[in-house]
Amino acid sequence: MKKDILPEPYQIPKMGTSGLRLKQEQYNRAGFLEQFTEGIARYFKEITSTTKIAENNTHLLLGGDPREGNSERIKTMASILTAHGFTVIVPENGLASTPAMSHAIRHLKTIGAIILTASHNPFTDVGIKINTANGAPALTDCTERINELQNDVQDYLTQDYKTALTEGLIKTIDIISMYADLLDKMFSFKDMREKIEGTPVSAVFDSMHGAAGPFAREVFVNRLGLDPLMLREEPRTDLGGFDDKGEPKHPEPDFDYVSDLINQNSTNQFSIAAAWDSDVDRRLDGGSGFFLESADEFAIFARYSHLINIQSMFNNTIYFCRSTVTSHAIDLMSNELTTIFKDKTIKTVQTPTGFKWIAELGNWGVEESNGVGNPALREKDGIFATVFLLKIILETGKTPLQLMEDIWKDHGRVYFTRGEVSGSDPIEKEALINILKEAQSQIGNRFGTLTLENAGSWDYKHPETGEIAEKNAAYFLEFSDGNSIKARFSGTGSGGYTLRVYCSKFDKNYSIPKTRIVQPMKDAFDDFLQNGGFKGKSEKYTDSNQPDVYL
Ligand code: VG1
Ligand code: CO
Repeated sequence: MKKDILPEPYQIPKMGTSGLRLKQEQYNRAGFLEQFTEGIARYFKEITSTTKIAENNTHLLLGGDPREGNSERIKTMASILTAHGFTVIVPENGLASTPAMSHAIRHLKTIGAIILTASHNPFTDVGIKINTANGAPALTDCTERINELQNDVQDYLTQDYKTALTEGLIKTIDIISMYADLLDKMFSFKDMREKIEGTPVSAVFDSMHGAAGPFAREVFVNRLGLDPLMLREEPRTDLGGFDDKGEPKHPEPDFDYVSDLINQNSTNQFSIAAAWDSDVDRRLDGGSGFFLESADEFAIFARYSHLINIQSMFNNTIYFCRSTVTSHAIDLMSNELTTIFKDKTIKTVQTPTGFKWIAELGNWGVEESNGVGNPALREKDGIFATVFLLKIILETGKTPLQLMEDIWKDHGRVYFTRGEVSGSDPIEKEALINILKEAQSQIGNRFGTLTLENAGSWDYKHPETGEIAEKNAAYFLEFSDGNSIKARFSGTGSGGYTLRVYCSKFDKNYSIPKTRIVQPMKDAFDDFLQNGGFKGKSEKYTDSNQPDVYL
């Protein structure tokens, strides 16, 4: 063991929506990762020195997606963590999904996990997420303390990686089996396998060259006996490399990035179709020519909750959560949920963006960005969602669209889309903030074909403590006829700014072409920006490449 001095300590930025994401060059600067890790080691030492946080009070998990440099990063970090006296548990080949790590924390009773992933960001970005002993992504008090400690680091402890290995301070686990076992408990794979053998199911899955491939193979092929068409199965350090324009590909299960999957699904030959992001905590699910919007699929999941063995995991109060910018499809189902969970109290809760807020409450929740929670762990979980959809398809014999129409017929439909305004000029960003902050002064004015009726910003009030846990988590603009827009700045980028814009509108009639509903909102928002003197425009809407079933 030795103490190394940092020649020039860095100012390490605070973590964003989910971990710290920076350009590769920034993470790769000499001493940066060492300083970053030393701060994490000091944090975990601080919280465990006087209190037993977990049964294995010195065990930490370390692993992540396959992106370039992560296997070396694991070695550097393990050398520092073991020098501090931690036992480091690394999944085979360092490859882990975020939900599998969340499960492993609870299963192995460790004090937390360090997950090396920049998730949906391209391989040219590096990211590190921290999850705590309850399995959930670290909340702000933890990430802020880590940041303080990191910025205090002048020197760090480290030791030879091989020595740490031979001394048994670094252990390897089969996280894929561990995770598949959990899903088996929840869904009873034996029953599902029998059903699959009875009625052959065709499937197409896109692993986007992230961590998903080996997890999907274990679950769907080895355990469930499916014979799916597997797209981009192999984990790659470049997560699929570059697109036609020379831009690194985004391992994000969004319509813009999964053209092969869209084409395959549109042949109508697959009962189920899915894609997952590089750390497998998000999914895009569908099948039989149709794709499901995230909150809509969550409504289906809520209706069929009884098909999974999770009742015992719930407390007396069940929170059905969604981030406030997510479609309120689940809120429409309150009465139905009360009949499904007769002996429980049901609460629908809105949270800020970032799954940490949902995970903290017990984790039955959804985000519009294709993340849905798994109540057996404390994260969003892509493969869980796809297995659940498969189970529902097998049990009901219905297609995803039929399942969706059943819900829409009963409760109406929330038409939803997410877009963005992005740029690199900080002055422009300031201008945007001011326009949004001052939106109230525009009430009564007409933008495009809509009138602004209300505006402001939304604070998160914790449902248990009643405290304001996060101020200004999103701006809102309410227009005439129930047209609603929310906006907030993304906290996962590695440069420039991205204002995310969320449009939603409820209608009892579910078969209106989506464009007809959302276009007036997109236009009104652009008009609102221009009126405030902003030159840019909202674009990249999630529905732009989405085949609409009701054309
Ligand atoms: C985005 C999504 C958010 C998600 C976060 C992390 O954050 O909008 O819903 O929780 O990514 O997801 P932002 O701040 O860029 O809007 V993961 O799977 O990519 O870590
Ligand atoms: Co992710």
